[in-house]
Amino acid sequence: MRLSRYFLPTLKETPSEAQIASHRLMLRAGMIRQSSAGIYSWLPLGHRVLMKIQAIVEEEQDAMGAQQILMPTIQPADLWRVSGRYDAYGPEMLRIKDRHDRDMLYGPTNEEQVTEIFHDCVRSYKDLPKMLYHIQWKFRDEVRPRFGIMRGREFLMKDAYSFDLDMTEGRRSYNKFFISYLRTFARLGLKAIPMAADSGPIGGDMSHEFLVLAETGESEVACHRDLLEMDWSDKPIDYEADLQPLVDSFTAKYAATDEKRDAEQEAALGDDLVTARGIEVGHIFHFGTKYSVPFEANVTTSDGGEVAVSMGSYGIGVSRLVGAIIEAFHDDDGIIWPEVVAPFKVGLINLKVGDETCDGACEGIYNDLTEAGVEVLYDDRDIRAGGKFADMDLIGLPWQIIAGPRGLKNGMVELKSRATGEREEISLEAALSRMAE
Ligand code: 5CA
Repeated sequence: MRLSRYFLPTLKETPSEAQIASHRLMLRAGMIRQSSAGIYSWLPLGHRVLMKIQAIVEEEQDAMGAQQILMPTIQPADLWRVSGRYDAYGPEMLRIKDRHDRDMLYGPTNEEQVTEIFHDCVRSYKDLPKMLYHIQWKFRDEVRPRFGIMRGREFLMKDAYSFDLDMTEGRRSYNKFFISYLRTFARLGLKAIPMAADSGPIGGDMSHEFLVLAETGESEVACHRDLLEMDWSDKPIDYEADLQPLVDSFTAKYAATDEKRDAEQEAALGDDLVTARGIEVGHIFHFGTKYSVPFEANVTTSDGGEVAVSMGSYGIGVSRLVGAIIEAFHDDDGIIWPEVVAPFKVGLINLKVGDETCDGACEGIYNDLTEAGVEVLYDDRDIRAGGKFADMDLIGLPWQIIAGPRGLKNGMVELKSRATGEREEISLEAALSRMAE
């Protein structure tokens, strides 16, 4: 992509409404624009990151055996009357009337919807277990939308739902999601710590939140120091194996969100206790038959009986993750994207647009990298070098290739790592092969 043609409305000034780094940087880097309180448009740079995160979430859901569907954003109120949540949900629910004066709502979550689908389509224990997920926009009329897309009113969520014969089987599904979440967040470069959590309006008595520790997080959390050291990213996982011991190795250590903190247990931990703030990036629930009973989502059993299925739901804040990643990876100059979610891998800076040597070399690099499948953002704008450096640091691409007339005389360019700030002078060919690796 050529920057001269790219829609990248960066801001020089820090927007006054933004209180935390990720919000500030997303606005400054031209990733999002506010439409109204807690509602945002995603511009090209932001949209690319959002889609990369979504793709990783999808890969990990598919890998654990969940199947992707897509349910609507607008739901009939009658669905929610079945579970009793139409009245229980309160002012966070955006209620709408259609032209026939029927009560509708913009979905804050989809337990009712998916349970109805299951009820209509599945009859036998032989069809279990089932895990379905979708990635869809949600609306919650939050009292205090803030921190940009971190606590939005409209936000993108991955929500998955499991259906099992009984509690024991349900626990197996819960464990699969538990472990797959550790992997998903690790792949995104994040250390998300699972913590015992309140189940709130979703319900049930087994629930964990996954929290990324950050000073700007909204939750007060506490956990055993050992949990900070657990590492995951490369461990292959056999989802058919018994995952209970693995899950236990995490849940045996004390870790709790605000509502679940326990003064006595914390005192006993002594120096091993860590208290911090955290960003909730995922939340999983097992609630048994809370929805399957009212929806009569029953299956026949092997002995000819009938039972209501045991269910769980599993959320990841896909849009919130963009903010969480920025909170974890930035400095005073801007964002520092982990390579897996970076909107482009390389930023190519032409220091002297109009100079034959510079233009020629940059076109060559741009074409070669693009052909090799490397995503490049080529700054071919005719502006001062200082402005180019500042913009490139702000948008945080992992690598910068800086090409100027002096170096090119000897066939050399500068390769800069955004994360370390290290610059090295290398040949054009070496830069190309390094980036195409
Ligand atoms: N139905 C369940 C699980 S599928 C559910 O709705 N869970 S939730 O309420 O905990 O939301 C799941 C995830 O969505 C949260 O962990 C959080 O990462 C994200 N999320 C929730 N509210 C917001 C919000 N207002 N803005 C951005 N992300 C949010």
